Amino acid sequence: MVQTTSKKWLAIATLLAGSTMAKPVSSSTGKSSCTPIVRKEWRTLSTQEKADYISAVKCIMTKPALTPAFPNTGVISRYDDLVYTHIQQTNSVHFVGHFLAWHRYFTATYEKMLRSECGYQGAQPYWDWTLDTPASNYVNSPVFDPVTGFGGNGPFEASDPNGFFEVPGRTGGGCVSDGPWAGLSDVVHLGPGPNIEYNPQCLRRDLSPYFAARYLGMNQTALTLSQPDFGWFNAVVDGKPDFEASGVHGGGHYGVGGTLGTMGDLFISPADPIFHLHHANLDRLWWSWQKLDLSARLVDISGPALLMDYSQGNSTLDTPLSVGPSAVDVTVRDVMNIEGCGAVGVCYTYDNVYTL
Ligand SMILES: *[C@@H]1O[C@H](CO)[C@@H](O)[C@H](O)[C@H]1NC(C)=O
Ligand SMILES: *[C@@H]1O[C@H](CO)[C@@H](O)[C@H](O)[C@H]1NC(C)=O
Ligand SMILES: [Cu+2]
Repeated sequence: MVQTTSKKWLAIATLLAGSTMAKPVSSSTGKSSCTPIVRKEWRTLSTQEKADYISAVKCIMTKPALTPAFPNTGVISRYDDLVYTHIQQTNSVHFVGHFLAWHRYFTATYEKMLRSECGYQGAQPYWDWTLDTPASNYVNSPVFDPVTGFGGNGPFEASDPNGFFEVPGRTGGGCVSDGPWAGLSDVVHLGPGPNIEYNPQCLRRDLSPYFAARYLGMNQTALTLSQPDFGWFNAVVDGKPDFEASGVHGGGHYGVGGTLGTMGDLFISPADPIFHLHHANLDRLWWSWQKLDLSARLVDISGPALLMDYSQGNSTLDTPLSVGPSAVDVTVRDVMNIEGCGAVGVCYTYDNVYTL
C-alpha cells in the first residue's frame, strides 16, 4: 500500500504518543479506506491541546443554529442543534439496540462540527473514568480541573423529597462554581426534560464519587468487555434503569449529573460538554469489545428496536440513524466500523483500547 504523507505523519504522531497505530481496516461494506484521526484521553493532551478543545466548544456555542427557530425557541446555537435532536429522540435512541450506534454518530458529528466550523485541529478527546476511581480520586479528575478542564461540582442543594429520583452519594446540584462555564446563567437553553422553549439556565453538576466508583471502575468495565455477544454487551453497558443495577453508561451520567445536574437529565444531558467525553469512552469500550473479534463484531447488532420493547423486533444493520440537520442520515451499518471512512459514516480511531 502506498504510504501517503499524511498517513506517515499520523503513524509518527501515534508512535510519539507511545502506542501502536491501528491500521485502517477495510469496512464491511467494502468502502475505501482513509486516515482516521486519533482520539486521546483528556489527561494525555497538552495544556495547549486542552485549551484548543475548550475554545472550540465555546465557539460552537456561538454559531447560529440550523434548526428552525419556531417553535423551538430554545435552539439558538449549533451546539443547541445537537441538544435539541437528542431531546427529540430521547425515547427512540436509549435502551434500544442502536443506542451505541446512534451515540457513536452523534459524538462523531460533534467532532466534525468542532473541526469544520470552529477550526479545531484535534480529535474528540475521551474520558477514561477508570483512571479516576476509587471514590477518593474522583473529584481530582483532570476532567474537572478548574483551569485546564471543564470545571467541577456545584454547591450542595437539597433535592425535592417528592422528586423523581435520588442518586446515592450525590454531593452538589447547584451551578458549577469553577471552570469555563462558572458564573454564567445562560449556558443551557433547553430543558429541563423535553422542554424546547428558551429557558436560560446555568450548567449544573451534582457529582457522586460513590456512584462513579461503583460503576466506572475497571471491574465494571472488564465485566462489560467480557460479554459474549452484542445483545449482552449492550445490556451490561446500560444495566437497568435502577441505581442498584446500573452500568457504565449510567455511571457517567449520574456520577457527574447526580439528581440535579445537567448530565443526570436524560433529555438535555448533551448540554454539559463532558457528555461527549463520556460517550467517547463508551464508544471506545464498544470498539475495544469489537476488536476482540473484529470480523464478527463489525456486523453484530441486536437489542430492542423500541425502548426496552421487542414488539418491533431487534435493531439491525439497516436501522436508520438521524442527528438532525448537522449530518446526513445514515444506518447502523455505516457506523459499525469507526475506521471505515466510507462516503458516509465515521472516520476516527483510538490511541489505545481496553483489553481483557
Ligand atoms: C466494583 O467495585 C466497586 C467499588 O468497590 C463496587 O461497589 C462494585 O460493586 C464493583 N462492581 C463489580 C461488577 O464487581
Ligand atoms: C432479537 O435478537 C436476539 C439475539 O440475536 C434473538 O435471540 C431474538 O429472537 C430476536 N428477537 C426478535 C423479536 O427478533
Ligand atoms: Cu443519549
